[in-house]
Formats: sequence, C-alpha cells, structure tokens
Amino acid sequence: MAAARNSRLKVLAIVLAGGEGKRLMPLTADRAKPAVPFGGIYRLIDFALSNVVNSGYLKIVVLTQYKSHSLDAHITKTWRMSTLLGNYVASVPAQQRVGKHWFSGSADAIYQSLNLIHDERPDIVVVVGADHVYRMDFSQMVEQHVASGAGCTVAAIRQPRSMADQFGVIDVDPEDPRRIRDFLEKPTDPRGLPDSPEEVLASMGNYVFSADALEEAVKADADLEGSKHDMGGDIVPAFVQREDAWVYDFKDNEIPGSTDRDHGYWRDVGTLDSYYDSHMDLISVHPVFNLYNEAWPIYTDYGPHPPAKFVHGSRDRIGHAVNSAVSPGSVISGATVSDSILSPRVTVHSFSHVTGSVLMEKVEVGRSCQIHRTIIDKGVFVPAGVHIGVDHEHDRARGFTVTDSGITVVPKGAVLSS
Ligand code: ADQ
Repeated sequence: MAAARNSRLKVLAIVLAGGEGKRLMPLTADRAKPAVPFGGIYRLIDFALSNVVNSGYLKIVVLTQYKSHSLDAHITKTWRMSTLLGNYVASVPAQQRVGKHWFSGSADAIYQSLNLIHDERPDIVVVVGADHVYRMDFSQMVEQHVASGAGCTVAAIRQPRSMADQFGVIDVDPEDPRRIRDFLEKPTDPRGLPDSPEEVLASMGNYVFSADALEEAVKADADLEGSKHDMGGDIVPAFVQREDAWVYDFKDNEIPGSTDRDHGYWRDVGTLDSYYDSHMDLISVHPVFNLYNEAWPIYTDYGPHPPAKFVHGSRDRIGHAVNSAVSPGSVISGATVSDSILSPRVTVHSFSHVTGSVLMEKVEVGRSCQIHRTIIDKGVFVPAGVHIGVDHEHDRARGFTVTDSGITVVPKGAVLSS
C-alpha cells in the first residue's frame, strides 16, 4: 500500500467536517455540508475518507459540529473499522472540553481536540477538509513533508484568478518554489502566477503538520486576540511568518488507475453550481472524474437495495436512461431519463422526462412530468403533470432556489401540487 514508504512514522488523520456550507443551502438546511449526498450513492465526506484510507492511514478522527446527526449516522454505519489493529474512524463532536463555547473555527476545533493527539502521540498529523471531490494519495505529500523538514505543508492546485476569493492563495519563493513566502486567505484581487496571469496557486485545504509544530501553533493561536482560529486564515499564515510553510503541488500526485482525463481532478463543491457541475463530470461518456477506478476505490454504504429496473408497459412507452447513472432500487417505468444522476429508490413514472438533473434518494416523479436541470432533495414527491426547471419564474414563485447558471433546487420536505 502507498503508505509503506513512510510506514515508520505514526500518522494521525484529522478530517475537518464541522462546516456549515451556507452557499449550498437549501441542501445544507438540515445536514452538515460533508453529509450532503453526492454522485447517487455517496456523501461528500466519503471522498476525503476514502483518500485517507487508500493512502494507508487508518487512525482517523472526524471533527463535527454543525447539524451533525446524519453525518454521524453515515460515519458510524459506513466507516466502522475493525479495531483489531488499533485502527478507527472516530466521529468527534464539539465537546466544550476547553471552556463553554463550541468550535469557533477549524483551528479551534483542533485545539479543543488536542487530547486526541495526545492519546495517539503521532509524528505527523494530516489535516484534510471534507467537502471536495478528488483522489489524492496523502502519503506522497507526507513523504515530501518529511524530506523537507517543514513544520507545515499545504497542498496546492492552480485555480482561475477570478475564484481567488474562495481560496487561500499561495505565493512561492521564486528561488525555492516549494517554500511559501506569502499566504492570503480569500483575497479579492491577488496577483496572477508569473507564467499564467489569470491563475493563482490555491490551497486545497489539506495540510500535513509535524505533530509538535501543530500543537504549538494551535495553542499559540488560542490566546491570540483578533484571531478567527481558522486553519487557512490564521494557522497557515503563522507558519509562513516563521518561514516554516511549504507547498505540495497536487499535479505531482500519482494515483494508480487514473486516466489522463481525471489526473489532477479536484472540485471544491462549495456552491450549488459547482455541486451540479461536478455531477455532470461523472456522467460524460469518458468521465472527467472516473468513479470506476478500482485501484483507488471511493467507499460508501447505501443500504440493501434491489437492482435498478427499466420497464415499459407497451412499445410506445419505453422506460430508459442514457448518459446517466442510476442507483440500485430505482425504477424507470415508461419514462426517459438523460444526462442525470439518480440516487437509490428513485421512481420515475410513465410519460415523464428527466433531463440534466440530480434526483436524491426516494424521489418519486409522477406521470407526465418534466424535470430539467434540477436538483431534487431526498424524499420529494412530484405529482403528475408538474414541470420543474422549465420556467424559472414559476420555480422561484414556488419557493425553489434558482442558481445563477439556471439550476433549480427543490428542498427536502417540499410539497408540490399538480
Ligand atoms: P473554506 O472551505 O472556506 O476554505 P472552512 O469553511 O474553514 O474553509 O472549511 C474548511 C474545512 O473545515 C471544511 O471541511 C469544513 O467542513 C471544516 N470546518 C469549518 N469550520 C469547522 C469547525 N468549526 N469545526 C470543524 N470543522 C470545521 C478552506 C481553506 C482555504 C482553502 C479552501 C479550499 O481555509 O485556504 O483554499 O478550504 O477549499
């Protein structure tokens, strides 16, 4: 396994999963962002956890906070590990172990959980976010971290300069391009890269720390007046100031079985539009992100469902799906589905057309409906004859969200009338 290269080191992985995900509303109305369903059968956190596990790191702490019930339930069900070898995925909610306040930021979440680091006594702590879609072998980053002797290493990827205000932006030393000389959290108008002025080097929100250096940094930050106690906003800049922060270039990360097309794929699923777009990346004929790579599986558990079924009652009512991913337990009966992703137990009835849409678990679409470029959250029943995503004014009038790029989102619990 990949981690064999640095197997002498004790590594603890911390997954930051307490984010609220305001920009994914209404999908985060009653679940934490890392628990948002993705790609039919997954939750967003499955990507981070699968990467950590496939990297060979099997002592994993997941720090949760905001509306964590469905996240906890998913972790307990899916990520239960044999404790025989002392391995675990522990979901740890904010516990107010240090003072009477919840986590005030991702660095505070780690500060309040230092007891877990003390228990494990790791050499290295890998800290990763929980809301991105990608494959990454963290052991390659750990290897670089150890070789450099750094206190902190930040994983980085090039992103459009126009999106810089969503990321930590890294400026490297031209003499020593692995050394970070400046780090700005979510700047509005940063300089572009010397060889590509319309791009910046963005932090992926994944870090490797030497355990002692991390502990020292979060302790110092805890007492710092004016700090937001944020990993990107406060901890990384503190390491940069001490000239102890290095960059790991994600394009150097080699994943077995990856294709030219999906090598280096990384999506921050931060907005409804990026959430939708990354779904579409899964279903093109040669997928931009390939879920079928068995050498680096993405693990999940979606329950005991029967196979998906495609039926029709007569020749003129064909039930079919094209350029789509249809999960177990779904039934397409005399309806057409194209360019869409269906979670388990979705039913689409006769004469309906579902195009360019994402339907979550147990959505039922009645007869003669049209669903176009729409995300429908869990359990919604669409009565016969209803059109969604066809007239945006009408969608807004019914209380649905319509995004800048014209994706309609129907929230969980929505009651529709025909
Ligand atoms: P953001 O994603 O905007 O930027 P943040 O909201 O802090 O930063 O979320 C980072 C991770 O921490 C997420 O997985 C989130 O769920 C989790 N998290 C947030 N608050 C938490 C808390 N109180 N307790 C536990 N977990 C918490 C970050 C970096 C940027 C980087 C982008 C990449 O700050 O520098 O560019 O990620 O997407």
